[in-house]
This record gives sequence, C-alpha cells and structure tokens, in this order.
Amino acid sequence: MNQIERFKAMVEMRFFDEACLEGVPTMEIHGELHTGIGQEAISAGLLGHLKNSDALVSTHRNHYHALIKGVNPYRLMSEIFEKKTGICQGFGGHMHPFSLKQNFSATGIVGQSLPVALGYAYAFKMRKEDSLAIGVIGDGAANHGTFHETLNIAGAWKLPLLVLVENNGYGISVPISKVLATETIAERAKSYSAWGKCVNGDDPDIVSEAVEEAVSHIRSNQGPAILEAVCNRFRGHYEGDTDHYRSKTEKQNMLKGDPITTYSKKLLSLKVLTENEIQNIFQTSKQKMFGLLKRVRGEKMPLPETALNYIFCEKTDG
Ligand SMILES: Cc1ncc(C[n+]2csc(CCOP(=O)(O)OP(=O)(O)O)c2C)c(N)n1
Repeated sequence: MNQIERFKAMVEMRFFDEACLEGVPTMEIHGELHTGIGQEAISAGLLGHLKNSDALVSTHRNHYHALIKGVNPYRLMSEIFEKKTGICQGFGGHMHPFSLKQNFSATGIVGQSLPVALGYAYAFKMRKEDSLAIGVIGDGAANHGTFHETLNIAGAWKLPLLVLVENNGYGISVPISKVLATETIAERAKSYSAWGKCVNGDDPDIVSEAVEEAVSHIRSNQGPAILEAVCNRFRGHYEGDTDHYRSKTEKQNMLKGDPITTYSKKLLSLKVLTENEIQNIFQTSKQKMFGLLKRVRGEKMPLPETALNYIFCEKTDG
C-alpha cells in the first residue's frame, strides 16, 4: 500500500462521514451517529496488512473500519440510512453493521468487541488457520474488565489477536488522563505477555509501520498485541453532543492538527503528490461519496411488517 493510496483512503473516509452527517438534521438517520472524523489515519494505516479471512470487530465508531475491511461503501451507507440495500438490509443500522463476507462486525456495547474478537482468534488457532482477529476499542473501553479478561487469556493461550486502541483522549466527556493509572494503555502489554506500542495515530505511515510489526508478531505465533494510536475526535461524542466539556482553545488546537491536512502537506513536501493532484483527490472523493448519498436516499426502508425478521431462528423442515 503506498502513500497515495493511504491519502485517498483518508479523504474518502472523511467525505463518507460528511455525507452521512447530512442524514442527521433531516432525521433520516435514527439514534446516535458517531463519526470517525479526525481519526482517519488509523484506519488508513491498516490498509494492506489484512487478509479477507482476518476478522475485524469494531465499535459504535465503526464506519472507517468497515471501509478498510472491504465493505462496499454504498451498501454500508445504505445500512447507516437503514435502507433495504444495506449490508444487513437496514436491520443493523449505524451501530451494528455486520458482513460475513468481509469478516467484519461491530457492537454498540462498549468493550464487547474484544471478547468477540477473542472468539475469532481462538477459532483460528483451533482450526490451524493462518488468520488473525482485530478487536478495535476506544480508550474508554480499555478500562473495562473485558480488556483484561480478553488479553489475559489471549496471552496465556498465545492467540492471534490484535487489540487496536483508538485513543482519542475521551470516553464521551471523561478525559482518559483522569482515569488511567499508567502513562499509556499499550504499556499494560507486559501483564499479558503481549507485544505493545503506543504511536502517533495522526500519521498513517507511522500507524502502518506499527501495524506491520504487530501483525508479524501475531502471524509468527507469538501471541497477542496491543497497538495504541493516539488521535483526536473532531466532533462531539455523537451528533447531538453539546461538547461543552472541551474548551474552545482545545478544539481550535486540535483542528490545527487535522491529519488529512498534515498528511497532504507531507506528501507535497516529499513530492509524492502535487497541489493539483491533491485537489483532484478531494474533488473526486467528494463527488463519489455525495453521489452515493444521493443513490442511498432514493432507496427504500424495510417494510414495518418485516420488523420481526431475523430476530428468532426460523424453523426449517429438517
Ligand atoms: C457497556 C456500555 N456502557 C456504556 C455505554 C455508553 N457509551 C457509549 S460510547 C461510550 C464511550 C466510549 O468511549 P471510548 O471507548 O473511548 O470510545 P470513543 O467513543 O472515544 O470512540 C459510552 C460510555 C455503552 N454503549 N456500553
């Protein structure tokens, strides 16, 4: 995966979420919408390191993970807008998209991505399959019991598990610095005989290098890894959050370090891209994502009489 592909992916992710944002004030999207805006570099850093057979279990903030795992953007956006054309036919919505084909799933229950990812990792090991599982969490979830329980057993049984912590500094309104006993989350790795590293999550090249190290540790049967990527959540916790707990100055400083702007400047100075090419990527990505939005808006929602479908196991003749 080269730097241009990483940059394109970041820009597409940003416009994907910006297109989704259009559905909030119009009430086309129901419930809380959590965007990944500001956190694009982490998912871009995963590009090229995962196989289709690897499993990725994400959180309430899951759009970018679905995209890098290969979920079709049109079908993902359809799901977020609860349309029949969605990957779960509109039944999963934005917090519970699921794709068996791409080995991708997500949960809105904080901390629960880890035991599910552990289950995948255990199955891979039992079946002697050369695949790994990624459990994504936020910094807030790292203080759940599930973090310790998952990593302890993954370490004891040397399971192929990568715990990816997107540390955006806040669990809703709680600053991680107020509730973390250590300097970083990754340094807990020693307690689980795991590989661990904390990196700058605003630069996809740095993330990619760390992912490569973590993945080669896991794929060579040395057990689990914790990769903590430090980033910023640009918007409120969800659309509707007043975000009153962060000062104006804190927010202004955060926006100055927009990973997309910073990376475009880096690629410009490295002469990987010209200013024109960068603007072209912005334009094409915006057109692509807002084009999808237009199509998705024209799709139908599932009928009310199908509301109970897929809840109970259907009895079959056999
Ligand atoms: C078990 C459980 N407790 C509480 C919540 C409510 N809740 C939703 S997101 C969230 C904060 C998560 O913070 P973090 O793990 O840092 O992820 P981020 O939102 O920053 O990506 C909480 C407490 C929940 N969904 N599940």
